[in-house]
Amino acid sequence: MKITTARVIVCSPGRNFVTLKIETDQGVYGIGDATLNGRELSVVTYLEEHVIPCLIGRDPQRIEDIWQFLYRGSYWRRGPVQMSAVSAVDTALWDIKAKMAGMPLYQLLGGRSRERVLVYGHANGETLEDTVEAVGHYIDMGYKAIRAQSGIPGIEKAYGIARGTMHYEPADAALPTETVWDTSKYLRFAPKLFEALRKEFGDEPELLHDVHHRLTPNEAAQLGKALEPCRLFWMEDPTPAENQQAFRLIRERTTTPIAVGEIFHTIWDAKELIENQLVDYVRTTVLRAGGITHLRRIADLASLYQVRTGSHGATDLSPVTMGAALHFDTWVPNFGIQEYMRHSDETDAVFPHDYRFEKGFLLCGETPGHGVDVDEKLVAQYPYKPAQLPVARLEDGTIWNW
Ligand code: EZ4
Ligand code: CO
Repeated sequence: MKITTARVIVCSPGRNFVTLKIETDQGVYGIGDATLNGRELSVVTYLEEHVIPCLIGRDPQRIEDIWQFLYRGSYWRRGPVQMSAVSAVDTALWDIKAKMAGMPLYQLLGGRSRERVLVYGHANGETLEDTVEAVGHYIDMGYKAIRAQSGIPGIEKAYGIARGTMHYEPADAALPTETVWDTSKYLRFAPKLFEALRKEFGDEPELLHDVHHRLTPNEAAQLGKALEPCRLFWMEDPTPAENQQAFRLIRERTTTPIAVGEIFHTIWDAKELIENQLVDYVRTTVLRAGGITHLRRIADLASLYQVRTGSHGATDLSPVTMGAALHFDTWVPNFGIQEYMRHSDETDAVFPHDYRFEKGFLLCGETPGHGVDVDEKLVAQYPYKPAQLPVARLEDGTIWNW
């Protein structure tokens, strides 16, 4: 069996997506997601100029060998551009293998470990009251777990707040939007939000929160402690994780569970966090952390330390990633939760898929492969639009972590 062609499909049905389609001499094709939010075209070039020429003529059944070839063979290992490209190739090859086997992908991985996949949705509002209302809306839709983000009094354009729709899209302009950050205002406000949510909705719903790398370890420990009575499911990215040891300080001072890893590319980014049990959930994804092949290694390492998975699932990860992730989640023994930010109707139409939402859970389908396709005719209606992620500055003008 041989790979005959591989093509990169760029489209913007409401937001940008980079999709890889690998075709074979057996008529079977596979689809992978290579979207790197705000840096899309760098991955397009990496794939078109450096990866696709290596794929033509190769046996698509040799997933492991192709992974090693692209990872070791580049010499310049890791990084978001390379790993998004490798992830897309890997996802497409698992799609092909599962289609050839006539099986949904989770069967190839080892079969079903659970009947359904717990997901969390994104509730947000400009004010505390709006956010409480938004969480109520998600509870009404059947969600068991909800991430809450709110505008903060005195801070313009806080992270995670939609402008007008349910679809929060941070990459909102051709050049980065400048936002302002104030840690002190945030630390005073955040506990009030979660106290209000517990008061309104009681103990039952799982509540999550994304700190989005904004705090120092000591500040993160303060927040974690203040939130302990509100019983969060997790506090995400409390501080940047380049220095994995930084989490020791947070861990020693609070029992609020911690989730990290949406920007990790390989097992090396998570190794110390996992081995020292400094996190409860690892948020690495199929897209970004080396596809199914490498994500499985991360999950296996995590399982030795009772760390569970909680894959990133924002809208900048296409339905292709969501489909593949749901097969992974259906199999992986140490599953925790899956993020599920709904795509727009335009996006859903461009990427026909067989997963479905039911009472707070997502269910992967039974179609052979990962169950997600790309409608190439429809794609032509949605040309690429340059859009970058925002940056954050402190009130005095200092650049901060967005
Ligand atoms: O900001 O995916 O948990 N979710 C997140 C996302 C990220 C975006 C960046 O592209 O942090 O909203
Ligand atoms: Co996040």
